[in-house]
Amino acid sequence: MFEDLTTRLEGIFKGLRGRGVLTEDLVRESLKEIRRALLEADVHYKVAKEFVKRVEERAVGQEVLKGVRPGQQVVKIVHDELVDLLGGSVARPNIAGTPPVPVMLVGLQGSGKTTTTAKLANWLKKQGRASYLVPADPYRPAARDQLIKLARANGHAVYEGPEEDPVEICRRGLEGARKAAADVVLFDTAGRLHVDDALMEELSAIRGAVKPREVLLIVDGMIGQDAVTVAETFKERLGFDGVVLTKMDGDARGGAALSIARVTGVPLKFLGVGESADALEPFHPDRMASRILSMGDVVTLVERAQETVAVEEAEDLARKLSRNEFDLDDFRSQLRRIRKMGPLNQILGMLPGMPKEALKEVEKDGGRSIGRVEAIINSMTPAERAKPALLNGSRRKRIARGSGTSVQEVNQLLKQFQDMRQMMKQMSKLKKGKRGKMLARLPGMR
Ligand SMILES: Nc1nc2c(ncn2[C@@H]2O[C@H](COP(=O)(O)OP(=O)(O)OP(=O)(O)O)[C@@H](O)[C@H]2O)c(=O)[nH]1
Ligand SMILES: [Mg+2]
Repeated sequence: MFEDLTTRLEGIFKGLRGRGVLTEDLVRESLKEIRRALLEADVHYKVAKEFVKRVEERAVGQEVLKGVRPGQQVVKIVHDELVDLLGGSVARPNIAGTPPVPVMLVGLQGSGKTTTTAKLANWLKKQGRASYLVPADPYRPAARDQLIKLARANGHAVYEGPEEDPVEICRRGLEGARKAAADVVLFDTAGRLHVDDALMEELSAIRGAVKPREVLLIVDGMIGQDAVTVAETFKERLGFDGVVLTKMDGDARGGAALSIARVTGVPLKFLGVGESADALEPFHPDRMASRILSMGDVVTLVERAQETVAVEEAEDLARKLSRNEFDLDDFRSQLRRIRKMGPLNQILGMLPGMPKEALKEVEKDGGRSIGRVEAIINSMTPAERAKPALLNGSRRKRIARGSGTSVQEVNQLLKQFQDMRQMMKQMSKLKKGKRGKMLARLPGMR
């Protein structure tokens, strides 16, 4: 549902990710592109503008985390802001209270109210709650039958009275639900082609009669920007507690999903993703944001790096590198940091563009060689760690014995250390695409 947006963002981030240093101009240029991509995905223009402004405020002048490329940091910021835009945390319908808890479904004609009523009853059933369905659309002859059929097919109780007045149907329906000892009673109301006074009056009257704990607005996700307009009007004229966007399995551009919570201030609670009675997904802002960004798992990587790298440590390292003071102690703490971040192959797997063969090698090795490297460094004296040039033949033999390794391995480690020192010096000048090769030269990668 967000394929186009995902592809566009991926392109933009690719351009950013390879950079060692992000200039303000570069960030601003990318943000312009992000804004364009959002507009093309049918995101409300005000929402897109505000979104980009927030990302910019956070991205420009940010301290760069060690171990994370600046472009990745921007991806993380965009991700966090997306989650926020989508409503922050998961919002569930409020069905607490004395049963039967009344829930009212409202929306325009054909938006998916009846289908969603059945889907919701199925979802509630999975939570162990029995629903009672009330068809409150007496105008279209087939409307009532549609809900009754769905209810029977899915094993839910349903009100089948003969009344012609929607408010009366709902009152009786509520009684029926009480008698049936249902946990939740779902009112499937009538829709109109457009929001009009008659519809709003009818819905207000029903609300007055059954006092729903939750009013859910059902909106067709395929109508794009109009979905936001419809929601705004319902908000003004009736008010509601949650939104269900339907038909999100179609080729909806998804912009409505991105704008609706921000514009109305009411959370998106479910997505309808098909015609069948189980095609209802609780809405998860964070999962949706990750899906939209589909960036390997850069976000998780950045989070772990943030957890494990203290800023002072990063500054210290940068200073040492610039003075060429990076020694075996630093080398060891780098290794420890890599280990702390999690299984090596898992971390490497999160880096987009990591060659598959390199991953397989690491998997075979299970990161064991990192342990051996650490053992070797642990067998050195502090003086040796600070000044590797001291390590002559006899010292190397002693270290090999002390760490249960061989002189060959000690030699290899020292060679890798020199390589790493060299590599770290080049890090800031690193060109796009080369990172994979660089990583393959880290100890434990072969
Ligand atoms: N693909 C897809 N189709 C859906 C979804 N939700 C509803 N539909 C279809 O949309 C059409 C209208 O759905 P209804 O549930 O009858 O809509 P309604 O709001 O009750 O319509 P009225 O009662 O006429 O106002 C039906 O053909 C449904 O199968 C969905 O999430 N995905
Ligand atoms: Mg209907």
